[in-house]
Parts: sequence; C-alpha cells; structure tokens
Amino acid sequence: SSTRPRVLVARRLFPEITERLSAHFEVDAYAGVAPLSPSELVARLQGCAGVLVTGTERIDAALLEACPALRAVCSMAVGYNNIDVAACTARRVLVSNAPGVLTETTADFGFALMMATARRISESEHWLRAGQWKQWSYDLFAGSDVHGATLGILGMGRIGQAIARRGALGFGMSVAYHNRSRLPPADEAAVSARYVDLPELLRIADHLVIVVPYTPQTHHLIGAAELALMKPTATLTNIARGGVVDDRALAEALKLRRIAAAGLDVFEGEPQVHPDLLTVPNVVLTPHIASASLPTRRAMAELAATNLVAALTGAQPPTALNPEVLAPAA
Ligand code: 8YV
Repeated sequence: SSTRPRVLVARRLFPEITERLSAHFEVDAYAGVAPLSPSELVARLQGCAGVLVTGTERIDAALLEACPALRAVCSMAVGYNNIDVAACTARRVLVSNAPGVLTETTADFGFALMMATARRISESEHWLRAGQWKQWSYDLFAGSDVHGATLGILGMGRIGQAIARRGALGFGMSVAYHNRSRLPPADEAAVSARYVDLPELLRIADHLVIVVPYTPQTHHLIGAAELALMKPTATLTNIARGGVVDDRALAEALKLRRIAAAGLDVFEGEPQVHPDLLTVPNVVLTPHIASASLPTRRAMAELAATNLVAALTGAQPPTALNPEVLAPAA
C-alpha cells in the first residue's frame, strides 16, 4: 500500500535484493550504470525513509538537510568514509556498513595483487600480448619472492588479520604490522604477527599491504617521506582507499625505482587515475575490485538489505554504526 515506507536502492544491484525489499517497502531501484550525481541522489531521495548505498555515495549534513524523511542509510561497503556518521547520528539517522562478509574475499585479492606485483604478472602479460616474447632469459621479468619474505601490514583489522594468516601460514612469511592500537597478545599470536611502529614497518617490509580505514588521520599517511624509508626492492599494495597514499609521490617513487613496484586497487579521485601511474611500468592497476567475487558481492548487498529492513521495521540492524539512534528517546 502507499503507506509503506519508500526506499531508494542507489545502485544497480541483484534483482533479488529489490524483490526482497519490495516485501516491506516501495522500492525505487536505480538502474543506471553511472552513479547518481549528488543532486540526482537528493532528488531521488525525496520522501525516502531509507537508502541502500555503496562506498561511493557521499552522505553528509547537506544531504540530510535536503532529505528530511531519511531515517536509515545502509551501505554494502565495510569502509564508510563516504558517510558522515556524526551528522547522521545528530539527526537520528541510522547508519550501517557491511563488515565481515567481505573479509576473506578481500584478503584473497590483497594477496593476489601483492603476488602479481612482486612477480610482475601484469607487466609481463602486456609484453607477451605485444608479441615481444622471443626467448628465455635468466632475468626475464625476474621479481622478488613472496614466500619467506617480510610482510608488512598497515592496518590490522579483520582484513589485515586475514592477510596476515595467509602470509604466515601459507607462505612462511615473517609478519609485522602497524595499527592505531596494538592487538591483544592472543590475537597477535593467532595471526603470528608482531607490532612495530610505522617507520620500522616501512623499513623492514619486503611487501607492504595497506588496509587501514580512510580517515582524516590516515589521509596521505604514505607520502614521499614514508616511501623514502622503504627498501628499493620493496613492493606496496593498496586495497584500502586511494587517499591513504599520496599517488603523485608514489608515481614518482616508482618512476625513480625508490621502491620496486606497487599494486593498486584504489585511487585518489577514482575512477580517475593519476596520469603518472598510467605511464610507469612497475605498477599493477585494478578498478576497485578487491571484494568482487559474485558470492561476496551478493552477501554484501544482502547484509545491507537486512540492515535496512531492520532499521525501518523496529528491529536491531546487525551491523549498525550508530545503534544508539534507535534507542527510545529519553
Ligand atoms: C566496495 C569497499 O566494493 O567495502 C568497501 O569498503 O571499498 C568495496 O568493497 C565498494 O565500496 C562498494 O560498496
């Protein structure tokens, strides 16, 4: 009936998600491939009580101001730097993210990207496709070893720990990490990782993998000064957010071989990629697909839908970031 709450699914998603939400809500399922612009998003959100978003749509105080009916913002991403949670809480708008369901898939990809980077897989394939393979040579695309090397993990949350396990158990790596807070000893032992400060991590890592959330504190955490601490043989892999690394400084370090290579799934200002990164050969570039296995993308969307249904039907959303907004007002 027309009294059911209206919700917007802001991205083209699995039809099952729309169907499931339709059991509870009037659903406006955006079907375009290009994301809604900020003004289009505001226009489509008029009268909506909830919205299902990804890690891209900017949800800030201005949008909330312009969409007074909004009660729930449910994201299918684990990273929520696109959402001003404090502004949502101030307006009693429930926010949820999608932790857990993408951990192993994203760790798989982080490991794959690190390995592709260390072993120069993309670079060598481009060369082969260009018809340049004429003979074997001892140093043909010789890279660095992953097994037995020192794995440096920046950010030791769920995904960082899943990468640490892969490195320690599967590849015999020595695992060091830096995080804003040190893990409890039992958790450190479970992933066979030792805590070091950031300069030390940069100095010792053969392969550095970045998996920190993007916050004002992590903006350009890795810039020219940090890259200068790394080994010239080291690789850097970023599956966090582009803004954690200063892409211009990284491109420069790659060009001058201050580090050996980089693997990047995320970029400052994506889908734009810094032009200098497109011209250096020693970088593997992928279009923000670390969580993109079909089962995982489905689980992410399902979790966001579950949160949305709960938030608007008086139940407890399983992965709310500000559950206090649902508490009865004192
Ligand atoms: C998403 C991500 O693909 O979960 C995250 O934080 O960056 C990716 O898994 C993207 O944000 C769409 O939700």
